Amino acid sequence: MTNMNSGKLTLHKEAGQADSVRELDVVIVGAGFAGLYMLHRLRLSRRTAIVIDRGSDVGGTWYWNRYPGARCDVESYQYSYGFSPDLDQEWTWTERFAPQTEILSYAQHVADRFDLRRDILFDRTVESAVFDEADDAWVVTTHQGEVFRARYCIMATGNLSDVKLPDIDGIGNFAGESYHTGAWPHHAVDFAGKRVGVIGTGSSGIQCIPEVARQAEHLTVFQRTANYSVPACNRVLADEEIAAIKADYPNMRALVHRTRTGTILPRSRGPLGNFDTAEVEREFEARWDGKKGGGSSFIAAFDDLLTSLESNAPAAEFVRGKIASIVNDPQVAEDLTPQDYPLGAKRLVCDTGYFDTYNRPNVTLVNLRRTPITRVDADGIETGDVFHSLDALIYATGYDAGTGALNRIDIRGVGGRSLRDKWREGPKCYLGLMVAGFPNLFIITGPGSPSVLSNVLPSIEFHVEWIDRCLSDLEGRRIEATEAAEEDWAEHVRQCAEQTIMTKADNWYLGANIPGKPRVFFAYAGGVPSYEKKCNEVARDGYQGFRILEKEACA
Ligand code: NA7
Repeated sequence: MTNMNSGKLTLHKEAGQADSVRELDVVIVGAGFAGLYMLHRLRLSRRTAIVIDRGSDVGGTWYWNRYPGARCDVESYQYSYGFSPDLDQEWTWTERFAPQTEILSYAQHVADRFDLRRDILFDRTVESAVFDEADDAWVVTTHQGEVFRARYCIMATGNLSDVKLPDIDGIGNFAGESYHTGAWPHHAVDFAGKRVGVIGTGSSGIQCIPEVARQAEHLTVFQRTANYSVPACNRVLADEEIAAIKADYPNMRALVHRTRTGTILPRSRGPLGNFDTAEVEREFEARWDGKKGGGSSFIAAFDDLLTSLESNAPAAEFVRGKIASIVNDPQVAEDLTPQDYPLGAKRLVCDTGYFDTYNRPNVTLVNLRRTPITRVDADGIETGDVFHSLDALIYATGYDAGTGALNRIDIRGVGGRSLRDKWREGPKCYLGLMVAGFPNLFIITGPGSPSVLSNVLPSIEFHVEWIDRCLSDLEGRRIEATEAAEEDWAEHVRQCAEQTIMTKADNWYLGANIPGKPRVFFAYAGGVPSYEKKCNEVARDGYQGFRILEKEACA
């Protein structure tokens, strides 16, 4: 695994070699929010467990994504654990949408408060996880040479943790500083007086561009696809708001699981077609300017914006109109305007001053569709007949989402079959939790669960608690998803996605950002309540769709 913490590609540092196999009940891979809570629950259930992470501290995504402007697009108090009322009361979020630094501090606080660090191994990269059929156990090996053996293995590796560099010819020739937003250095990066390039205008690019523009001598944005973005309407929380949030925690924690996305947003108005044009405009305007939510509440204005192209069109047109009204230069405005896909078909971005940034004299937009890159050399990038001299280049080029972090590990199940091989045609994962042929291996927020289409904190908690209950019910027995249940679930996941407009763009939900990746929509789009109901019913009815075997019957 490589990182870019120094601004150059370097190999991860090696840790000491262990000479023995460590035996545990459970091995957890990943010390982000999923791994931390899983460890806590397993301890309460009196199981021995270890968490392994390639970072030097807890936090997962929020450990790695330290780029300027990194911020959550779910309200802070909702993007937090609900399992501890005391934790809710003692932690205070200072902004409506927390910056990365505060979310990381929260993860660190949780690790300390629940004394989790003593069972976490940092700076270790899990290289393989192999199921030993004879002993009904997982053997997990790190790049540093340590070996762990456990009855159960839980992947808490995250959906957006395998960074993707752009497939641009000659990009390796660039000799200046290079950064990926998802592997940002831990030291301060100063762009003052520098000519900086940003490649990519997804959430990460759109969040960091205004910040970098304020620092840099000149910023050049290389945009392949124009993106829809709405104002986050972030603000510092007032004391009264903080008090109200703390008083409402018990109610809110229950409510999120009854909402489609695991997020409480201002109530939707119903189908867009029920309203006249003026009323539709008023509703969008209220959500755009923050009178009614702001941020991703925009897409919840009407029930059917993500399911009807006809209803989606006025929403897309509204944002196009906003771009035209904000950006002074008509050509730049046109280049920034998404034309050929519906709003929300790529994840809707929530920004702070993004479109205004293009009115700054030190910012240039390069529309790579009109003027593609013709040459990259040590000093910069040429597009058409213009050479952009650069001191630093920021890759905001995203992730191999959903499956990337899992496929990076050599995971082998029954008969030595590798997960990479099994998922060659796209991921199949029963309930987004378990894969047929890979007994006793659980995935938290895996492909086929609401994951990235939901508020991931409550989704993580739901999975952790489901797995914990399952392990208690198993009493050491082997569990495996059946092929039939896995197939049926994959088909259901496909059908749910087809009912939305999210299959109508080249997006990372479909793997379209990774050359050669099969086009399979990996997240469950049927909504949190129906998903959780199904999982609960499956468990209650004796784990339908799973095969449970006594240990002696396994070998
Ligand atoms: P995204 O949303 O995948 O965005 C990546 C951006 O990088 C997007 O604009 C891509 O353009 C662009 N890109 C990727 N490869 C290239 C090449 N080769 N040339 C030019 N441009 C390229 O990643 P983010 O990190 O912004 O966000 C991921 C999620 O993390 C986000 O939605 C939040 O949930 C958190 P494209 O659109 O593919 O044409």
